[in-house]
Amino acid sequence: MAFERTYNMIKPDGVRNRHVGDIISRIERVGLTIERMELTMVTPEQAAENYREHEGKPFYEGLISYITSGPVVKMVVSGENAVATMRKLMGATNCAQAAPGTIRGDFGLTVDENVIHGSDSVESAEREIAVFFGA
Ligand code: DAT
Ligand code: MG
Repeated sequence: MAFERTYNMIKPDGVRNRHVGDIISRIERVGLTIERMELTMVTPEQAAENYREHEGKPFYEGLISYITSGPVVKMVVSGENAVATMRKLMGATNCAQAAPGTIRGDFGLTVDENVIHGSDSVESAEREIAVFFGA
């Protein structure tokens, strides 16, 4: 166990479908802390930086246009094991495979619009926090 910070983002479909309150409540219920939070648009530059590992893949252009299609809620979440705990709350990448009771399992149907982003490691988290909130 270790105290960690992670970067999370309720994606445009999650905001549009009014799941912000429910998602925030799940984060608080498990005992994690929301340190920073803002409703805002993702810029094309931030989208490209966040998803640079997927550049060139068939779904890349769709991913960038989806993430920039409407307001998101970006967050810094902290606590013991924050990275893995948020990944557990989120569920599998493809909502179709995500277990019931997870955010993606409960609020999404496809991999194209999968409700929430969460960092996959402490290193990615620090990089993503800098991309979205500045150094
Ligand atoms: P995660 O968001 O669970 O960390 P990832 O980092 O592998 O998953 O991919 C980033 C996002 O890219 C993911 O949330 C949705 C999209 N994506 C991944 N694989 C995809 C695919 N095969 N088809 C469409 N979108 C995909
Ligand atoms: Mg990822």
